[in-house]
Amino acid sequence: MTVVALAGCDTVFGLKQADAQLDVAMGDATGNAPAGCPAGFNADGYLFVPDLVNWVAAEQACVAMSSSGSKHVHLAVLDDEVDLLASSGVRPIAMREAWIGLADLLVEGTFQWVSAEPAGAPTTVMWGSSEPNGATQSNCVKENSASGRLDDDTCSDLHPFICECDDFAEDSTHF
Ligand SMILES: [Ca+2]
Ligand SMILES: [Ca+2]
Repeated sequence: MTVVALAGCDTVFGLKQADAQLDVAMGDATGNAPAGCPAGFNADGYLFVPDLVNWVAAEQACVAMSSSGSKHVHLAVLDDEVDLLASSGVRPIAMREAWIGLADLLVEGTFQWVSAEPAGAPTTVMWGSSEPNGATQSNCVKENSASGRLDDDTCSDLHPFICECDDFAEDSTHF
């Protein structure tokens, strides 16, 4: 079973407890997309896209998947640590870095989500150790390869990304 195999990988590479939890989430990442969402999204509404693109291109690629229905696609907007773990679950173990829908492009240090969802700022638990640490050089947020937690990075860097399909449209005034 996939979960067992991934847990074995974690043992081999000596990753931390947090990553073991991420692998449990990965095991739950199967299932049909929510009603109204494109095929390929998992039951939690997340989709991992392995293309290596900058942050803006990632958001544009997600939005381009939106259909004419009531559901919308954008980079992942994470309400809490449960969402962080669930979204991390769609990432292959070898590609843990992935852009999500969070940036402080408008006001340094004020991170805003890309959609109209009234999600609060990430908790300190959601940020990786010492993150965010990039000041004005790092205004876009990814899930970090080492910790699975949030990490501000250079927006022009190329990473895979995680799209989310939910009830909230992109709000371009947030970035
Ligand atoms: Ca910044
Ligand atoms: Ca950082």
